[in-house]
Amino acid sequence: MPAVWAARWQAAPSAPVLRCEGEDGWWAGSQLDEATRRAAGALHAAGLGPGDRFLWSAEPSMPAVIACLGALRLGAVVVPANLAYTERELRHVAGDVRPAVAVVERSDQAGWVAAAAPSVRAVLGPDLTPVDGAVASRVPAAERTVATPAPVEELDRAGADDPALIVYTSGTTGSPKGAVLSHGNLLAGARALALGWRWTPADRLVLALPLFHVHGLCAGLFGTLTAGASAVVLPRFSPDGVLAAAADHRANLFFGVPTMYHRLLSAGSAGELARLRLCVSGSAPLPAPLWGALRAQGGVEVLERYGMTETLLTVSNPYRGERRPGTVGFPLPGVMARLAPLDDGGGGTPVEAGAEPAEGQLLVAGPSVFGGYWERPAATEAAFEGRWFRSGDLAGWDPDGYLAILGRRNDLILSGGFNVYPAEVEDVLLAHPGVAEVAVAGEPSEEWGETVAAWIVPATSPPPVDALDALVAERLAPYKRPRAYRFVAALPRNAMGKVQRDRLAP
Ligand code: MCA
Ligand code: AMP
Repeated sequence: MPAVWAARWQAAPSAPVLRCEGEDGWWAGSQLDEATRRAAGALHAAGLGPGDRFLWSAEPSMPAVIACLGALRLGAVVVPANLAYTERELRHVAGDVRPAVAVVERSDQAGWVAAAAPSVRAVLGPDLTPVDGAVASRVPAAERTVATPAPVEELDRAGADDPALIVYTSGTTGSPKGAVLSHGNLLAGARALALGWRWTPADRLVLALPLFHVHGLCAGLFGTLTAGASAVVLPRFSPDGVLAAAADHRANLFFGVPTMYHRLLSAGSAGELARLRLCVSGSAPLPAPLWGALRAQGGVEVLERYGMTETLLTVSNPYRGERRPGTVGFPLPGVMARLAPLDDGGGGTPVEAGAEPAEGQLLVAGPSVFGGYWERPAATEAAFEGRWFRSGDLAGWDPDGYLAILGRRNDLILSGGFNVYPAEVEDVLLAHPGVAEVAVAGEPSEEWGETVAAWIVPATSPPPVDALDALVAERLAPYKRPRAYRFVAALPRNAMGKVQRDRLAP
């Protein structure tokens, strides 16, 4: 994949490629080529080699992006981590993936990584200087010449089957596992979007998504670089920031999660979105009424698509032709999707062509589908039926062949496009002595899609909410923390004793 980018940069050395709002100016192809070679050299000097894991937990900034691209050019495997992770969450990732080198923003994170992963040879700030107890600082533009560039012959040698990314995604057990995506997976995913959405070098994306998830990193950043296009990176999302970036830099693409579209609508900004060539929504369902309101307010027909960390983006409404609200459209180029009956115990038993159910569990196959989870052979085996990946989503074909996502087989909560697994939140709350039993579930929210709520059977009297808040604040990133606690005498359970989350009422 980086060989494709480097060829783009060398073919159009003066073309603007990336800029980060709040920093100086555009980075042209030749500058990125040079800066990522230097970053690769600095990372190599710090002890990172091809195939080594590179833990990457940094605010969106040009130094951070260059570090990530440099690691990929070196053939290392980038492991993005959510910046909001608490010590418990970051230590799990670091301990599991055993990085050789890590980039973090803060000295406390550096300590957590070093303690959890004896493998680590260096913990660096985004500017690739060591974090030595002080908060990592950024390198000013004038001083972007710290390291010796890596020799060209050592770069961009990874093959299609070599791992490029390990992205942690929670399992139903509540313990996140790493999805290993190869260079071939990422390139296929980016090329499918270029074909499906007519993404060309003339396009410019407003990228206000986090870069530690597949949506922002693979679709947004890698999609841009692979298409030879350009992007304005925003360190954080706001409706005004998106519109200002689009106007100031003549951007014509925007990718967001439904919560972002909800906020753009509430800010009265949907009309300005219509000036863009394409606005895409994904990561969580875009409610049909929100789609309709965006069109009514601004004339923008948001294109909804579907994806997963393990498969990248696989299904999309058409660029030309009807974009149908409440559906995610058709499989992207190269992707196959099919439905299997629900009553097969999760096995996804193949059915004869044409004998597919109208609704069922969604399975996908294709070149962007990952090979498996990091060091979890049993989880990998359970995830596949031959080459078909079991998405865990329930879906249906409408009469015109548009796919609609109808729900999930498991209890995943989707809040603002982030995944929250009830089991992880339940485990944390159970550590409080005042909690005898707990069940966590999502509650509908117009802004967030769903928010997290906890139903608690107290051990004796209900524990103080402040104490529960303090417990979850210590152990869970903010988006996983319950927004409501409800104290109940008993949890609804079925005959097997399993909690029936769908019977938990506000
Ligand atoms: C922030 N908070 C949240 C969320 N985000 N709480 C619940 N759910 C969330 N998603 C917390 C904040 O930490 C803060 O907590 C409080 O809510 C209010 O924060 P606010 O400033 O209003 O929110 P924000 O920081 O503006 O964030 C909203 C956001 C963000 C911009 C919509 O959630 C976001 O960037 N979401 C995108 C997620 C994403 O990229 N998903 C892709 C994964 P406190 O008050 O305690 O500080 S899925 C994927 O990759 C697949 C392949 C796919 O299909 O795309
Ligand atoms: P993640 O594991 O973070 O990659 O999240 C993947 C999950 O997000 C999928 O399994 C779906 O449940 C959900 N998802 C992504 N896009 C959509 C969409 N357009 N509509 C409904 N659900 C979606």
